[in-house]
Amino acid sequence: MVSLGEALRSAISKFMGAPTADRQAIEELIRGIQRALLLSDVNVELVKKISDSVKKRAEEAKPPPGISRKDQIVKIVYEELIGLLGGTAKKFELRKKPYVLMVVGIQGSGKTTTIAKIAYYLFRNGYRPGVVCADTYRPAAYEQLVQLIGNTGIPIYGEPNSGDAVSITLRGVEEIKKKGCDIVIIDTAGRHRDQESLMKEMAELQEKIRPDEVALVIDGTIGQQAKTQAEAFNKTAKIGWIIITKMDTSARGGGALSAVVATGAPIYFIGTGEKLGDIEPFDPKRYIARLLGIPDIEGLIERVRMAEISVTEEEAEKILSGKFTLMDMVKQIRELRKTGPLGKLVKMLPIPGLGNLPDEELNKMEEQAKKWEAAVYSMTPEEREDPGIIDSSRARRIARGAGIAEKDVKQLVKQYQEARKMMRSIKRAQHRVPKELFMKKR
Ligand SMILES: Nc1nc2c(ncn2[C@@H]2O[C@H](COP(=O)(O)OP(=O)(O)OP(=O)(O)O)[C@@H](O)[C@H]2O)c(=O)[nH]1
Ligand SMILES: [Mg+2]
Repeated sequence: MVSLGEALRSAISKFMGAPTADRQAIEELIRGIQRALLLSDVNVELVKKISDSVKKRAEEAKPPPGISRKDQIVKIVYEELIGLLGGTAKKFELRKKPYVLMVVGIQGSGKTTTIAKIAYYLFRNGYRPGVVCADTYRPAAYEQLVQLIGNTGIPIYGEPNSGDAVSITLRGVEEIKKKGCDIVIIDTAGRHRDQESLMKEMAELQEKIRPDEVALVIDGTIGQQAKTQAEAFNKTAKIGWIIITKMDTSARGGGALSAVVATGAPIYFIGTGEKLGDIEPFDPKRYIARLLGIPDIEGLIERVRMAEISVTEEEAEKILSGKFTLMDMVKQIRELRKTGPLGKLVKMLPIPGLGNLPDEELNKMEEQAKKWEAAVYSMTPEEREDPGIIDSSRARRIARGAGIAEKDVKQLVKQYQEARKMMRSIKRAQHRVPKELFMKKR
């Protein structure tokens, strides 16, 4: 069976390989995404909502110069999928103290390892966690916990020779609370004769222990089985949140999406290795990027975003024809600054040498841009239109009005004139070479 990730990736790569991003290609892409999501048992209504939204946005999209329509549409798909996972990363917080968390999941999903990691993670973040071993099935389950977190000083409760999970847990939770812990994490069994008996034990634990929350551990490598597992556990004990493990392997964790959809619970953490520190807060953006097999999706998004805000087609034409005014230049600078430090943008520009500019230099550029903006605002309309008329006395007046030095005003004028000269020479070069070379591939 094809996995969600595979299905999504194939829909996208087919779209990227289509001759043009026309209506037909877009429709095919949407059908591919629908199939992929339905295959992962994402609810039909939800699938319709996402595909309608992709369709509408794709039809309305007007790619800015320098960006292909395809890239822009992939960005739209990516954003819609992130929305399905709740958009932004959710942060784990203790809603009350002490807080009792029961962790469930099938055999080998990574419960014990994950519990050790979460306990250690919370410990390092100023909490006082303690762990109760309620696994009476796995041989040496208690020893495994001791081995994982024993030397951190985090208290662990276990009765290696007892067989009754409920009574061990009841005693354990009390003992751990008595030690002053503010979070008690219960490690449950995953091995049982069969799923039915496992679920029976989980239901009993849930009923007798009444944990504040139940977290479900899902192995990131299992693909679509995630949905059935998540549903079965969710029926037994309402799942509050999810942890996906083994994300360090080649697994793309496509099942996670189905688990989220099946339970309505968010993912808080992902496991990225076997060691105590190998845990990360879940980030929907990185997860979808991995699922889609576009590791550099952030680069793509950034490119589209930058292009979207920096210049419109009309402005680009104006710049290239050398008709752009001082005001246009400053407007550009201001637009760029809006997207964060100017330096970040400069680092992305394909200009040799600029990428390696030290931060100090970049900060200087940012300062410079602020000064220039102030200067333009204290110019008269005719000065803005024709900065050539700015002589020393005008420059002094402008500088005073903007609260900057006279040399800054002069530098701005010089910079503008150079930029204009450069634009004109680009324009002249354009006339000498076949026009097609300058046309962007769409
Ligand atoms: N690579 C990798 N391995 C992991 C990760 N999490 C757990 N494992 C490994 O998966 C195996 C099973 O982990 P456990 O923590 O024992 O799983 P469990 O769910 O407690 O298993 P039972 O107690 O038998 O139900 C171990 O070998 C772990 O080291 C992870 O994020 N990455
Ligand atoms: Mg275990």
